[in-house]
Amino acid sequence: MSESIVTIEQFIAGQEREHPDATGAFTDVLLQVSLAAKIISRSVSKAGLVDILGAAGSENVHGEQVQKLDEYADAVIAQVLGRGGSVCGIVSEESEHLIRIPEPHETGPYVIAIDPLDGSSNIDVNISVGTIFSIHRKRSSGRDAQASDVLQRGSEQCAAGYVHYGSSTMLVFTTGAGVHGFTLDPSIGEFLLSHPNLEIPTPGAHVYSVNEGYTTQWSEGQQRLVRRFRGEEDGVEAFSARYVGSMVADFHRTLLRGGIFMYPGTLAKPQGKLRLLYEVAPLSLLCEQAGGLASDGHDRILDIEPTDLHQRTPAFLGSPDLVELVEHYLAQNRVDGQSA
Ligand code: FDP
Repeated sequence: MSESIVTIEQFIAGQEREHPDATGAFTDVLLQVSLAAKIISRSVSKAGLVDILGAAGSENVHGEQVQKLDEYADAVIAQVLGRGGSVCGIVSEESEHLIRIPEPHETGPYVIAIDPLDGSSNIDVNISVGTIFSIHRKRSSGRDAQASDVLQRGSEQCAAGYVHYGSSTMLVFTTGAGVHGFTLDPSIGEFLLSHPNLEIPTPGAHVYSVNEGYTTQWSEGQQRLVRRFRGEEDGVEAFSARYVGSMVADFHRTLLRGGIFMYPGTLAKPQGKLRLLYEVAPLSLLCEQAGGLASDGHDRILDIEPTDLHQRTPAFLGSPDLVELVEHYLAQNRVDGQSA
């Protein structure tokens, strides 16, 4: 047997040994995320069987109510993290308000912001989806988390990561000491270290990822940028376009291969669609930790001071040379008085 097999439990325990004053609560949060990921992964892999096992709102062959997968994933997170004793609050894409942990359950010093099933509109067509999470340390006093505990800048995250339910299931995370990827071996039910110290290729691959269906709603700067990527500027070679429409999948490819993922604002919706706290900020921390950059088109994502649990932001994540190119093109918008 190879000596290089490292499970996620072993890896996290090794990281904790480097912090002798650690209480273990942080390790517990990460291990609970990995447990929830395994449970969600099991259901995602059966998604195509939903008509056989029972559609949402109906009963399955066991006579149990079948939930939609995003609701199911949310319930798994609430169950595993909400009862695990390591967090004192959860912000979920699925819930308007901060979820506190009811007595008599124990709480811990962390708050988690999570998108339980990102890209869920792709589930029905068997395209990759993901889970994205962001962990902050509680700042307020008292037992329960306050919104201010989550409304922290992305640079204050203790850890961030995602689970990619693709042709295999991967959990990729950072605690601020590089980015590490683990692949689920379903035969033994363990995440095994498969991608240590991930670094985004620099200069970036000539690949851009954006929903071009919105072209006419973009600012002039954004339209010019994409024209450049399409090779419509003199002397510039065309890039390849790749857009899955599941942010985790598009980001995962960008992290491994390089290039740029973009979800710009539109003139009608300058903040775009993606949520800062549980989508863009965690992936931005991963991106920077892997040597990339993450921008809202003008400024660093991780410096944004959030004011709302579900606020949105334009997002440009990827290889540094390409994010800088974006900022160069979008700077013209400010000159023209366009905000997107
Ligand atoms: P979805 O609505 O399917 O959950 O944030 C949500 C998200 O997917 C991202 O995963 C994805 O990148 C984006 O929306 C796709 O949006 P468009 O269809 O507008 O391109």
